[in-house]
Amino acid sequence: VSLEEVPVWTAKSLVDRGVHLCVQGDSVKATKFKRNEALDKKISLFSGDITKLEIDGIVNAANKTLLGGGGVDGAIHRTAGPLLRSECAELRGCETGEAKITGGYGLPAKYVIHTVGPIAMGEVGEEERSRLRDCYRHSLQKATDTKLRTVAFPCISTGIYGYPPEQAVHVALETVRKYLDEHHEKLDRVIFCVFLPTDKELYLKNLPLYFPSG
Ligand code: AR6
Repeated sequence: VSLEEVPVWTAKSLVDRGVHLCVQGDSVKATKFKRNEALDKKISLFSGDITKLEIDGIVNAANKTLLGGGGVDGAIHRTAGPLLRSECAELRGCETGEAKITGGYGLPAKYVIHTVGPIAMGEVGEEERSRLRDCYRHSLQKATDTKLRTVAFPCISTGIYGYPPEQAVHVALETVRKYLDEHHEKLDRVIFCVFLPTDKELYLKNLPLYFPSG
């Protein structure tokens, strides 16, 4: 599917156009989790720009000020426009691992969940791992508390904040899997939004370990 063909992706068009990933578990020998049939049709891998998703909520990999920055944060603020910055300014920042929610303004998504990933700079210890887990868990909690049904995550901390992507992918997938095991009835779709081809490969390789099906 050519990304340019479809300017904005809804949760439904992801599925209709085959971007929805139905992970085939039978080709995978060692899975980390057993199949949970309730999750088979709820996970997507979307390769592209998160600001194009017309869904309930997109997660922003922000910084503690919540006032914008580079990377995905910059893209989200550019598309959302200055009203997003004004609402963010009222929130008075956010701690690492926490999550706060705002409107989506000029974005096709209704809400933005801002979370602040750990600064890793290549060095990852238990502290960084646990803060990254917190980002995913608290973002999902914020989404379900606000009754959002569809939510997309970028690869938090793996850009400017330097968390090694090949380690972050396991934290992302495991944390989402565990949350959905307990709360799957509250969400219709969780989308992992990858921007770099190398991240796409990492997710394609590891998704079946956490979301086996078939
Ligand atoms: N859509 C989806 N993913 C994107 C997009 C996009 N439009 N643009 C970049 N990515 P980063 P961090 C990917 O650096 O590491 C900001 O200045 C990118 O390829 O955006 O958590 C904040 O204000 C990478 O895979 O976030 C903070 O100061 C992923 O998003 C700091 O950067 C995350 O990279 C946060 O750093």
